[in-house]
Amino acid sequence: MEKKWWKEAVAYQIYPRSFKDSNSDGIGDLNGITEKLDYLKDLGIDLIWICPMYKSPNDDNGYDISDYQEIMAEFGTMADFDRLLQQVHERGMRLIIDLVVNHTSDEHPWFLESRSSRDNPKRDWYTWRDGKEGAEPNNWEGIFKGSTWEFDPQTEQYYLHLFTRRQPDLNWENKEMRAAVYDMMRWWLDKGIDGFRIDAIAHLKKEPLFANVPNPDKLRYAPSMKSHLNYDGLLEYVDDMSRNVLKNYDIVTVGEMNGLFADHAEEWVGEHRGRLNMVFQFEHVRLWEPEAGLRPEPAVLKKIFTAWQEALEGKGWNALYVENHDLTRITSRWGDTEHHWRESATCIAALYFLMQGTPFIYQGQEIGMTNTRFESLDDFDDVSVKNIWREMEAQGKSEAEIIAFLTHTGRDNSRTPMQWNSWPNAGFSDGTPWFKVNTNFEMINVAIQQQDPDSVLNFYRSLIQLRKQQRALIDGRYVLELPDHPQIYAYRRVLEGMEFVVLCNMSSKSARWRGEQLPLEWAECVLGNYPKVDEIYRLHPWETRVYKIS
Ligand code: TEU
Ligand code: CA
Repeated sequence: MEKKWWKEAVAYQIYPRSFKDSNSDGIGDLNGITEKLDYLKDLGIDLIWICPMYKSPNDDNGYDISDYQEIMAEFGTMADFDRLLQQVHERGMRLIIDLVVNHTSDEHPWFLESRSSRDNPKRDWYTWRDGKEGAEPNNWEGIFKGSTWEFDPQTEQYYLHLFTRRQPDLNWENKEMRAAVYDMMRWWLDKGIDGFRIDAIAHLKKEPLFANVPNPDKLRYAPSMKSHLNYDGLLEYVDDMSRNVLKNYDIVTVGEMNGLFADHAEEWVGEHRGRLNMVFQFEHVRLWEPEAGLRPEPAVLKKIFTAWQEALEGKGWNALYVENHDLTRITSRWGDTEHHWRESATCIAALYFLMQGTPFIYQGQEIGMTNTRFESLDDFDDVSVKNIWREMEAQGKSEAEIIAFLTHTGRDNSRTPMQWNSWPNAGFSDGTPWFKVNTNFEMINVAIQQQDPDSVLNFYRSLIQLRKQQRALIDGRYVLELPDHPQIYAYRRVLEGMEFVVLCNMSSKSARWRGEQLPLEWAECVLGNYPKVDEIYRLHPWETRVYKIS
């Protein structure tokens, strides 16, 4: 396996709108990120991924782009971006940006031209179809609910949008469109950015005939994932993008790849495939499914993570993550915020962070930020949440049921302002924050935790340092231990005689194992989230320990 800077790196994802407001308008911005670079450097971050900061009407908070080469007004100017990039590089860190090319905003000039007439040269840069018997061209349900088609009276045809109707899908069959995307990518790469996180790459390829999907329940629109999620032939687009752009730069790429499973992982990130360096797979987070809010059994996590670790061992590289801007907060989702908030936050941290791959930390995860409370519809911001609310209302669900469901699955949970300190608005803004700060900011914030050696923040700092100091935790092979234990997730990292064992009690009850299954008498505990090792073969609730075996 080749040595690469991004394999040794620890990455941090920033949602600019909620990270830091530098000009008191209540909205996070690029200068706010620049203000906090020393915080990230001090934490041990090497690689920063920022979510879309391009010009956008913000129908989907920046994932609907109307100008790929202009900065969103409320986030600042291109000069602010250039300074941010320069300041990142000055600190020896790197910056990747979000490449959102499954769709544009309906305000993008490309779409305005495409919709202007049926024979406009850019007509085929999007997907236009005639309706059928006065209805949409087919019965596909969109990812954000409703139809995937929007009727456009100007030319009396429908255009395709897998997400909101204000995010018309680009037609990746069209060569000129792809060329324009590649020009834009090169424009950013020539500015010196260090790579891309590629948004919704799983959906670029659609079933070519746009045929109706099976609809046994006679729904108005039927789930259509089979027709556009990791659809056969998708990799040809990835090869085209790589040939034309990616492989000509020394960069890192990570694709948001729902619908990919460990048995095909190597096709995507195998080192000699020359496609992407990493993917964010979705198996352990089950995004967008009702289970998204539930805690998976340790056995399920063991199965998923072990499959991915083994599939890529010696062949490719994992992106390790448990949070992002589309997910609820992990301590609320998998942990126990009521009785073991700190222990569960740090236990989950050790679990995912010390496997083989590049660990990504989402803003606020490093201090154990939790889900927030929603009292009414007005408390929600996210367009996908509002669509789900309308659909559940139409199904006759009560307001209380809807709020309860959205509270433990809604994306808004990860978009509350970053909690910097216990001053007003958690130090995020001197103005009125665009979105309500979580009411627990006085107990959970960076400032308090910087002073507390046992804080979640300082545990992450220790994890990051340990990983940087120990090659076995970077390149070592992953071996699952105690495979059948119902509470303990244990794994070994092995590299040329150096071995570490990571143990995580993923439950709110203490857990034992028999010494002969995993002997640790001669091992040295180098990191733990309890004050000391009380009993060698018993873990307290949510206790994690990292042992150095040799
Ligand atoms: O999310 C897209 C995404 O999650 C899909 O890959 C997934 O397959 C689908 O939602 C069903 O599970 C990205 C961004 O992360 C998200 O914030 C945006 O809203 C979305 O794309 C549209 O740009
Ligand atoms: Ca601002």
